[in-house]
Amino acid sequence: MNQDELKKTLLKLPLGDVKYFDSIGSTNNEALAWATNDAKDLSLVIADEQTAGRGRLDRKWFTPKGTALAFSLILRPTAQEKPYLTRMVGLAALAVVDALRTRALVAQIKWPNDVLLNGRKVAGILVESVWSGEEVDCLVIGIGINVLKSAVPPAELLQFLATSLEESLGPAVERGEILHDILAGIIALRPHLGSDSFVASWEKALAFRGEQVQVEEGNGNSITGKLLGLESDGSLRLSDEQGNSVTVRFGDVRLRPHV
Ligand code: BT5
Repeated sequence: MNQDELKKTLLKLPLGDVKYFDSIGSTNNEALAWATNDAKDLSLVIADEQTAGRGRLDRKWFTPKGTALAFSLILRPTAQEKPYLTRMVGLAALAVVDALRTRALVAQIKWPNDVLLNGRKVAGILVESVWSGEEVDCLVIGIGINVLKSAVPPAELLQFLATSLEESLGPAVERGEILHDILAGIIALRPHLGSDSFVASWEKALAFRGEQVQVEEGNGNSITGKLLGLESDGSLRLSDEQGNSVTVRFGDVRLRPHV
């Protein structure tokens, strides 16, 4: 990724400061450290390679050099946004889905934090918070996207099948343009975070809606049921095998189709 080109592309957006790394451990770690100091709202950390990229619960996220997008956006939530912070992962996922839609790709959100293309994971999202006392002071939205085929890890390292943009779009994928569109999407969606129409759009983009799914919770529990949609806070609504309504909250949750 040409840094000068990238800077020119990003200049079109009202970002805070931007830090670019050829190689880094994890853009989220860098952004979290920056956020606890003086990072402005909408500051961005982007890297061409991550050597210690993280998923949830310190699972690994692979970002081989020159093959992917890996970035972390720092948000300083406003008072209006603070009641709705559990929706931020949906906002990031929707921005990815929207950016892919403008490239004629129909992506879906595998609740809570994956984006699927043709039923395979093309992007993962990791939202982390910096607290100040009882309040969230900053959010870091980390997004990793497999752009080239060579970004996709070997199947034995994966819990869920993966794909890349190249598999759908061919090799001429402009990473900087996609990054620009996702960031522009996040900025455009932010004022709508608290609205019902935002939750409706998020719900509409969910994978497996109306289908039987199995949700494994971190505590070893597993729930099988029909995926109905979302609660107002972004929790998942299922109807279990007895027809009871069940709510699954965020946490260490894995969702897959039930076969
Ligand atoms: C995620 O976690 O999917 C969140 C990934 C967030 C990555 C971004 S990159 C920029 C920023 N900096 C970071 O350090 N992280 C963020 P989770 O749902 O826990 O999924 C992790 C699982 O995805 C792993 O255990 C693997 O099975 C799988 N995986 C790892 N790398 C992958 C890749 N490149 N493509 C598809 N699946 C992958």
